[in-house]
Amino acid sequence: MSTRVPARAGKFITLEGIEGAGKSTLAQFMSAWLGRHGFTVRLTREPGGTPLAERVRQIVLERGAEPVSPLTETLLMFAARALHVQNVIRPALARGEWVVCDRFTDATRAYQGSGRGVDAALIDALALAVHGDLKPDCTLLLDLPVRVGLARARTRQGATADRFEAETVGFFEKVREGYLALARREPQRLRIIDAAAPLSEVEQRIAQALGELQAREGRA
Ligand code: T5A
Repeated sequence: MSTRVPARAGKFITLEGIEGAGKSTLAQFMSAWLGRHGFTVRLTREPGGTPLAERVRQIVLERGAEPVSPLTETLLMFAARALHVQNVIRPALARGEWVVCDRFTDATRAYQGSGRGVDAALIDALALAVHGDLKPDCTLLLDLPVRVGLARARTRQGATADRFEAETVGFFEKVREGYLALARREPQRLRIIDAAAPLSEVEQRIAQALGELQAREGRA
């Protein structure tokens, strides 16, 4: 009798959006919701999610004197992601856990691709090398006007903005448009959530999306 364990049994859910969209807040909400519904959840984030990847995060976010080119930024994001996929995401999925990840490769497509102008084909090639056929089962895109997101992020961050938070409104407009273009391209995977709505409403919509994903899983 075969005792083959499925290579991948859990679900991989990502949260995306510009600064201040509410990703960290809602990742906590999702983790609690899934826990209440009987799932084992691994809550994680990018860049970061492992001790070494968190060190790469510090490098890529800090505002130092030395210039960091868009290509270098892209490579650092994928270096952190390679550690994260190998050491956290794939093992958790193989154990049957639901992985809730605050940002993944869509962030590289939106920030480095649409925002900084890095070639989409290069990002695709790096994504293939780093995570192969691993893709989120569902991506919740928290969409809101840039100025609303930045105002929220500024209340939270206090005086110290990181290298991205110090960017212009024009940069974040390009990032937002990049995300919306990804959602148009893959409407089955990326679900747009109006993140300008009051938190309780956003939570309701997220619970609905999770419920649908769970029901789909039940039917599979
Ligand atoms: N990056 C990342 C790339 O460029 N490429 C990549 O490949 C990856 C992975 C770090 C940076 O790295 C870049 C993008 C980022 O610039 P991060 O840690 O995810 O990424 O950082 P931020 O997006 O900067 O995180 P923020 O904390 O700013 O945004 P969140 O997590 O979206 O927002 P959150 O939950 O902290 O909420 C902000 C405030 O708004 C309130 C919250 O209570 C909080 O005070 N809030 C609401 N208020 C009213 N109504 C609602 N609906 C609200 N939702 C939240």
